Amino acid sequence: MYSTAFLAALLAPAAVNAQLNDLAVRAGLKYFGTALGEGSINSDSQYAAILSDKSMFGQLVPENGQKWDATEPSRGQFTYTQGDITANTARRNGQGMRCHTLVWYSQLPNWVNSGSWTRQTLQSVIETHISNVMGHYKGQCYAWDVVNEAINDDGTWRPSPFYNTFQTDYFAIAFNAAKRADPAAKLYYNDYNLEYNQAKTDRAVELVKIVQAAGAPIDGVGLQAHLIVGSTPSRSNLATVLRRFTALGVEVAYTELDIRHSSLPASSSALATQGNDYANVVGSCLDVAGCVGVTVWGFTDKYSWIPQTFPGTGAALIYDSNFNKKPAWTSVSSVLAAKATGNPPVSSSTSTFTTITTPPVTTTTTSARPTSTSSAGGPEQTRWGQCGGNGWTGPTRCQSPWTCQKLNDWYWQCL
Ligand code: 9MR
Repeated sequence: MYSTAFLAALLAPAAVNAQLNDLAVRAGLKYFGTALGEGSINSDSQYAAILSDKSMFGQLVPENGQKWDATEPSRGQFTYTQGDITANTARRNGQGMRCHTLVWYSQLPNWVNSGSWTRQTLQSVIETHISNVMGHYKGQCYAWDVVNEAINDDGTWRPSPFYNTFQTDYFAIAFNAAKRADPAAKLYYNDYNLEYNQAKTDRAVELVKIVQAAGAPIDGVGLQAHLIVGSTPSRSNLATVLRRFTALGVEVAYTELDIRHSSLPASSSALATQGNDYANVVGSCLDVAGCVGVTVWGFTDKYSWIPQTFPGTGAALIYDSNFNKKPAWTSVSSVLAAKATGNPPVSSSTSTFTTITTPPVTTTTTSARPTSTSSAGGPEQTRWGQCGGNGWTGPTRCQSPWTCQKLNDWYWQCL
């Protein structure tokens, strides 16, 4: 039996750090997570340290390691070296995992892409792939993206070896196989540009109905949310989209959030707009019962897929390339903290997502009110930066003309 004082000492730091995952859980979400770049985790200790902090990221997604080209490069030959990087990291840190992805037109090995398939042979290929890969990670994935990006931006079905062979029948084949392979995992359809409530969103609604009408299991829709600064829909419009899916009886999540600047370098006002956009996305998830969490597609501008794909754009994440928190980090933190206010700390034992079993935190903490914003010495925080709150040990003074203002017990900000 542990003493209360011992448990308090053990648990208090994680409970009061007010990092993004802690705040998200207090605000009622299951997690705040990030994609893990397999190339970065073992080569960059700063990257590894932030990513490994469970209070910041409660859930990890392999950016590339579980895709078909990584897991079954030759027919029937399965390798998990890349995918296991994320699984091992998550296990070491007590983090959860979203798993990504099984049936997708991209990052397919040649043998799938260029094969000449009958319905029977391709069904067997899909089922073998799913049972092996999901079997390997069985019990470790909160959710799997079973089918990914099956719809074009104009709302038509996307051609792929799967669609070309089955039309839409491959959805039920994949979801049924997934259920057999890991009955406890939440099974998701995942896509981008669903956030705009246009033809593509309509088609995704139809996709869910097609799977349900076939009697196959589907538990969730992932909205990737690869968005653009200044063009991100409002919080209420985003919530409207989320509710279109939850009305069908499935949960929703933002699964690959990043919000890129169209031109670089970003001005300070563009960084503030990016912060507002991030707050709208995260806020819309908080507004909708059935939105379970938010995952950013990487956390630092040092590593992101965007500059290669959209040259001249980028800086889409919540830390800059030197691992400084950006205004977007602060906005996310603020919107989570605003919802978390009044909610007691949620321990991992009562969370339905995390697997660590620790007793509830029973300590009460007092608000770390900033000592002063006057001429006393000490470092000064920049605009938007945190300057107080339970557990805060950083600067409590703000650069002129900003003042340190209380948003809630966990968060004071230079505004
Ligand atoms: O971030 C991933 C990048 O490293 C890969 O080169 C790219 C290849 O397709 O895939 C990126 O991740 C994609 C994700 O798997 C699915 N949604 C879109 C993501 C960004 O392209």
